[in-house]
Amino acid sequence: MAEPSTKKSRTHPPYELLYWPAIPGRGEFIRLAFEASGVSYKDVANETKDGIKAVLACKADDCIIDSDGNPPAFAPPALRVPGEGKHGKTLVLYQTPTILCYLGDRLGLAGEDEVEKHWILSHALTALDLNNETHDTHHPIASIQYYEDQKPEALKRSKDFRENRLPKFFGYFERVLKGNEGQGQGKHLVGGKLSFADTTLWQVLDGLKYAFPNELGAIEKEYPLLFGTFYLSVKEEKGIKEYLASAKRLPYSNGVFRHYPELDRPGK
Ligand SMILES: N[C@@H](CCC(=O)N[C@@H](CS)C(=O)NCC(=O)O)C(=O)O
Repeated sequence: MAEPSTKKSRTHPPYELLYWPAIPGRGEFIRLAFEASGVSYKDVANETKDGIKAVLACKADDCIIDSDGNPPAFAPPALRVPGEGKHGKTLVLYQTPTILCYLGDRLGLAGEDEVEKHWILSHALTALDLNNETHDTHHPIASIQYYEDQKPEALKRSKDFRENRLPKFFGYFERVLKGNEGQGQGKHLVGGKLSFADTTLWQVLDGLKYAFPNELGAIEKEYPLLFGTFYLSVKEEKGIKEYLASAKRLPYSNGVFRHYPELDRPGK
């Protein structure tokens, strides 16, 4: 068997990410946590030929309990950890924040103490709320329907999102960065080191820059810590920088972050 590539990876179980292939999606929040900490993982659907079958199996509609005693996942992403489940079997976790919490403790991305841990989770959940609201700009009525079948509602939803929701979320995170400036220097939401709240918020900001380039271009300067310091510094973090420059970083396409010019602020 090949030697694991890093010392850290030898001390961790073989983590397996189960997520749809070819899109960043919510899988990206999990990938960034691994990449930031330099711990190896298998991105099953992107790295193995039949990996998609494992993704479908973990959320199969006819599954009540899997052969290792795990409940079925409702929807990907899921994390599979051989040896860490009940009675030494394979553990399967789903829900992005649950996975981030579990990994945060093990990868050193969950703060220095119990208080920081809860703040980090709260901020990650808020960033994920923004992620979900972004999805609803192009699918305000039904996830199962095409965007083109809900376009009038999407136009209205996006206008409100741009004019009211983005300033509310960005203003909130600007205040959090300000409040933690002593330790975090604008680079971290909590304490003085990178957490999964930072990587999660960064991914949402990056996706929004792709989806709403006119809007973000127009308002970013109103949030100097968020976009002038935080966004730029997280992408330079060790592990993240190399990952973003690699072929492993998947392009945005038809996931949560989509660029429909008509949903963005009208251009000049
Ligand atoms: N709250 C869940 C949402 C999971 C989710 O919506 N996953 C999407 C892909 S990003 C999916 O496949 N959804 C299928 C469905 O909801 O039926 C999480 O954060 O993990």
